[in-house]
Amino acid sequence: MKVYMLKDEILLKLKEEPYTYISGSRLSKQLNVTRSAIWKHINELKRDGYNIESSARKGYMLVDTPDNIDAFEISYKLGTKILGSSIKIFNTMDSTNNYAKKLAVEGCSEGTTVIAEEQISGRGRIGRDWSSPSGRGIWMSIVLRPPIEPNSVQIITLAAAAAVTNAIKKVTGISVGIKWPNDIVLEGRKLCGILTEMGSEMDRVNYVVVGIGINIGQEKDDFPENIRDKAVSLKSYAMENRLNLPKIKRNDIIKETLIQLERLYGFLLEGNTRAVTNEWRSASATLGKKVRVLFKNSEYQGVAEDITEEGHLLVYCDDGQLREIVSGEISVRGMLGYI
Ligand code: BT5
Repeated sequence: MKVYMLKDEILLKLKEEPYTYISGSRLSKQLNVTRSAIWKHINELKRDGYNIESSARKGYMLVDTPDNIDAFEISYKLGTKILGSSIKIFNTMDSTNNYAKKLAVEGCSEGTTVIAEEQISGRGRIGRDWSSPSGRGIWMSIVLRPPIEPNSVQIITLAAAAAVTNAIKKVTGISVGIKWPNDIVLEGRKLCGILTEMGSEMDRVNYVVVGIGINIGQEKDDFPENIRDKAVSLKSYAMENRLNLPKIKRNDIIKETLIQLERLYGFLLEGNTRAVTNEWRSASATLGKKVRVLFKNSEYQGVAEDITEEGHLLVYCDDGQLREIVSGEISVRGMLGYI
């Protein structure tokens, strides 16, 4: 059973009845502490960024929760068994993937999730950088220990991409698409990238770290100049399209991503990869599109036909051949600068 601190217990009570005054004497009776202890912890919650209205006559009312990434906000009614089993939050870090890998090697529990407000050396694939400014996005890494062979790990990236897509839709109502294998795009620009790394032996995976970076609050000028035309955040998208979105809470997106990934990971544990590839297909912004593929030092053009159960991309190339692309880079026409 989870043991809460008094501050969290008070927050739980306020959350059960948001936008409603709860009297100090009721809280003190229910939690068996003095009214001045309640008052002291309410002030602490306010300092943490919670908007709580106080009235001498009526008591305390929770009006809004803060946007700083918060383990309590994420784990409140999370309901997962594996993902988020332990949540570690940092203000600043080199890369959450580096730290999650270290924890994985040291034997941390499956589902351990590392999140940072800022990454100093956020990483993309093959030595590329990932811009991760403070407070503007979700930079998180999840440790999994799937009972699969090393060459099947790609399916985890696909599951993560489908999970993020579902979570964004659920929390914000915005539909995003997946560019094979690991990019999530919004109107042709990159909103999220996924970096899956593993530690393995010949035929056994010891751990997989799924690193997820989602742009949330950057404005156009917050992106490094070289990616300004290729990157997008939920905020910059909403501003450009004059959407009146309710305030986006990163904690809500993190929590929903964990819930969605746990569900899809459950399919993988049952051996039902088809359920995962089907969800990926329905969120794909790649299938049916004209693509350019760099594969084994050759370049091909063609149409992305489908993905295999291992998550490989099938491309019907202009030379008449159907090629199975295991990993690597593709350009999709109309996306990230490919015209
Ligand atoms: C990726 O690589 O897309 C994987 C990104 C994974 C980031 C997460 S954050 C948490 C965890 N910890 C880490 O250190 N990493 C993971 P790739 O497909 O190689 O794309 C990298 C390219 O995307 C760069 O070369 C830039 O062109 C572009 N890029 C960099 N930062 C970006 C951003 N914030 N938004 C959109 N595009 C970006």
